Amino acid sequence: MSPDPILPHVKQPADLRSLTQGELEQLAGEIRTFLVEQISETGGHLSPNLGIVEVTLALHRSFDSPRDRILWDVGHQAYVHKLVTGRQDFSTLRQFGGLTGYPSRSESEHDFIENSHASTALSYALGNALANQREGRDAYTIAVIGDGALTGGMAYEALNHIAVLRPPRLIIIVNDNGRSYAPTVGGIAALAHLRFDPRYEWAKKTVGKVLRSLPAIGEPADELARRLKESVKQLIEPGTVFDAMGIKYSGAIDGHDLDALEEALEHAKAFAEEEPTVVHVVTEKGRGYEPAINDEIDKLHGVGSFEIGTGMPKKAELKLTDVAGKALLHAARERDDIVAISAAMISSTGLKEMADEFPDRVIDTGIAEQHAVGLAAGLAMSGLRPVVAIYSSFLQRAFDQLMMDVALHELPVVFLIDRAGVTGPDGPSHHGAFDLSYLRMIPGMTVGAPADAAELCGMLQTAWDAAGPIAIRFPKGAAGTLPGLPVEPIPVGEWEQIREGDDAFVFAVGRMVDPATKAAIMLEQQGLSVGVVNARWVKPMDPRLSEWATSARHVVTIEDNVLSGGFGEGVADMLAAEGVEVPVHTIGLPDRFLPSGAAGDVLASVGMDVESLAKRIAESIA
Ligand SMILES: Cc1ncc(C[n+]2csc(CCOP(=O)(O)OP(=O)(O)O)c2C)c(N)n1
Repeated sequence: MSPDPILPHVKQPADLRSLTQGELEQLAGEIRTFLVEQISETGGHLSPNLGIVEVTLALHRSFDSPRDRILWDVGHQAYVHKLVTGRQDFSTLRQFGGLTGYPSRSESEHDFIENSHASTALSYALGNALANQREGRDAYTIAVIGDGALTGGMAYEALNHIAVLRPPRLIIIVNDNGRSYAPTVGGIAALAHLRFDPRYEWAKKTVGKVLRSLPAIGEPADELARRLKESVKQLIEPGTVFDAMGIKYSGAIDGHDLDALEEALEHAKAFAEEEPTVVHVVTEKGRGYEPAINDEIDKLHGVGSFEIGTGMPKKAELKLTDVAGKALLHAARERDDIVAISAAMISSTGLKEMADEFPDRVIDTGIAEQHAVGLAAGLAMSGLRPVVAIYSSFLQRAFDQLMMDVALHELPVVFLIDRAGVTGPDGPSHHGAFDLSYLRMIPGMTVGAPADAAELCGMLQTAWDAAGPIAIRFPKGAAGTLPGLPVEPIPVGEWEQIREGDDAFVFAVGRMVDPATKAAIMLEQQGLSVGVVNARWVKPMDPRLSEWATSARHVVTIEDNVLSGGFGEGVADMLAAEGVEVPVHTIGLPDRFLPSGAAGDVLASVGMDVESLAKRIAESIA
């Protein structure tokens, strides 16, 4: 007979403290089963959460949340934290109005950071610990950061500062599973593997014995022996980046051994009374679920709904990301100056096939978007044609590099920007709601927003011969069928008229072209004549804009970008500059952060589904 389940009885962290080791192990198993079952239905972050079960339980037993603050870097690994802080209904995970996929302050007093862009938690933690110190509060601040997130520059800026300010009761948990999505790039990645290598254990023991047997005679000899010991120790036990910075380091701890974890956390608490302390835990991404462990690409890091037996997606379809990757690969076969760069997201930005065929021409920088763009500038300056494949919201990180390193130098870097506009279940921090604004303002930047897969390939074809920087932004979504490659280039600045009309002319961008056209067809049935133009280049704009505009009584712009600084403002400015007097009505995303949810639901909630668009266009005309 299987024992009574424990998970339903865990209503708050305190409930964990009365459990025995055996019960905790049972609970860890129940949590893993729960995660696999729930995420197989809703999709979500699977393997990071399977890997952090014991660490989360140990943290909530050792610390007193929310008095002590646990800050999750990225926050994608906080599902277990949600489960033990009173949130066990995962049926609406990441849906509109449902449980969010990251920590959320409106959901729980145990949640603090909801940003979900990597490498930030150490800065928040330092701020929090300094404030505690200043206010005389003796609470702990615990930042949990993955080895992947530790490849981001902001984490080092914070560490550098922590080493100087050294507030008490600041604890950093490095959750080291050796992977971002793919194996983690860079020096940090070597840390755990060295320490867990049996040869290292052997060397440590043997050399330790030899060192202990060294004689200590007289002072100079003593000093010599000490230095000798140190340098031999350095050889087999190189200092960590934390040691080097003077931050107390302990580890590596087996992150699935509850006893060891709790002991390490108790020690860390004691150390942290004096100085910031790092606890390095080694975990297995996807722990307990074979299909995740066996997945070589990304261990099923983030998934849609899937079959539990195999881990395979329930719905497999060609996505715009795949099309971008295939068009890029096609071009890479034709031209050997093309190189691709990804900030730790090779597979999810469609670069996997190119990386398999041309491993030397696909560069993973780690979660380092600023560096990725700077690197592209260097490559372009030296005659290559780099493509930075990146999500819209993560490119925000590299705004200064876009502006200063690429655009100021007029370098022909191609930005292949995925997840533009309303992105969906990942919520406020992942919507690509700002790219048209932040790209359009950059001098010399060409900005394309293809309406479908064929246009995406056509624009990419244009990009290979662009004289300066060019950005092509497209949404997350299905692509239909793969266009025959190569697709004819689309001349920069040339829009496409889709429908005639004289009551209003609608200028729509990217994924909004289709609903705009459908809305115009609906309005035709109501006796309104509405023209539609696919404004596929947001910068530069088509010089025919004023012609179209004067032929209609109203101009309506539709974009899946915030109105502020967006395409609609550009249209209004250009018409004003050319002295065209026609009312311009701009439709776009509102001036607020949008929630999680399927893209269609989120767009409908801001009046941008077909019916609402038809209504809004009709109101503009009225
Ligand atoms: C600035 C930024 N770039 C990219 C991402 C996408 N992303 C989310 S989680 C992740 C990997 C994180 O690896 P790690 O911190 O080691 O956590 P793990 O998933 O391995 O537990 C990446 C690249 C992000 N959230 N933020």
